[in-house]
Amino acid sequence: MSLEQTWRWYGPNDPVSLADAKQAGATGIVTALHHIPNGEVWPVDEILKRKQIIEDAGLRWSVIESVPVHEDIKKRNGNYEQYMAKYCQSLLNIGQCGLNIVCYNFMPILDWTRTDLDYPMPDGSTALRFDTAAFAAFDLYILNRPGAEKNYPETIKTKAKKYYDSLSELAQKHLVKNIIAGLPGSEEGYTPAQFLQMLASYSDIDSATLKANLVHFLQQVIPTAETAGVLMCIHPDDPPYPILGLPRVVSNEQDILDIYNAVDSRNNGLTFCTGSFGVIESNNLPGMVQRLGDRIHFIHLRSTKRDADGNFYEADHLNGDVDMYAVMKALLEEQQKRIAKGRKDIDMPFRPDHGHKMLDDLDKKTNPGYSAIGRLRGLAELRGLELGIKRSLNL
Ligand code: DNO
Repeated sequence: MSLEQTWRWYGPNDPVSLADAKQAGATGIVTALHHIPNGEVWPVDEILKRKQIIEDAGLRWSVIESVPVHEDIKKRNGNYEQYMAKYCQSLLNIGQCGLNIVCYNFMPILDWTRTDLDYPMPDGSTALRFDTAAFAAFDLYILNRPGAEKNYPETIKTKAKKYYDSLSELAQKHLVKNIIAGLPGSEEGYTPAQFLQMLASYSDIDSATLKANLVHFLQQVIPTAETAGVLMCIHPDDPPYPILGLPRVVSNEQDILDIYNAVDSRNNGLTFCTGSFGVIESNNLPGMVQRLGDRIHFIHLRSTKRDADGNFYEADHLNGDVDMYAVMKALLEEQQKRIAKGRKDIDMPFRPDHGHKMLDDLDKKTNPGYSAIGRLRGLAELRGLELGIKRSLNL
């Protein structure tokens, strides 16, 4: 029994088609109704329409990534009660349509973020990268966020100033666009002025408050997920450390244990993302699978290469800092445990997360991180790794 091989697809406008996903060897699709505004209910007919398109291509809609959580819920103010009710209604509709895994995140304002979307690799392909000095330059000198200087050590501030002084006007615009115009899946894009306003709205929310708000969200939503037969799985923060003075509450093993313990239900689970967790050296990834595996409902596999300043780029799937062999082995062991227990959730869908732009990808406009060939390569390597481990374990 293999882990289910899935592929993220951004819907009918994605330049990488369902037919491409099929040729890459994926059997499951990971997607969302990106056209439904954040916070609004996902109507049954829209879900069924999308499901049909996927099934017509000979694939199955395995995971929803994501049903985004409205900012009012994260801040627990404004119309949060109304948004919570709408979120629950979406889960009921999703369950009614026969879908049962929902990924989401609890990152304030920005979903994932990078400073460089075309970082050249030695082999001529390009990767996504997060550069702390570039990010600090954006924060300190472009956004001019009040109080930002308190969030950076002197070494980074010096590097950031040097970096900022070297930027052309065009390069500056490019950096702003990369950071706040919204990467795919983030759903929202902002102008610098709107962005500053959004940041200010978090000024009285520290990590304890954000965590309490997450717990409150789970207490409201997980009972509905149970009724709907939906397994919720939170995605870790990316990058997994505080940025822009915003709190972070889903970055390491303790955070996940706190989340598990807050509502002790299998429907309250995790999207295990090696790319996000892997940026923190002290996160022991195979150990996390062993200890948290019971409630891992969805898996993102990619490997970052980090340095001491917190910079990282996305390396090939089997390179970088992640011990992908050990992670894959731990996942297969978790699957065996589930089979032995007679559990139904044995598919354990994973997707090759992100990929380099390479070969014909380089001339094609695709969603950053979601090229066809780079991901196909990642999936092929992961599939081979899985097969090798299974055969050596006689599985
Ligand atoms: C980036 C993705 C994220 C992820 C969300 C999950 O490529 O992993 O956008 O989908 O954070 O809610």
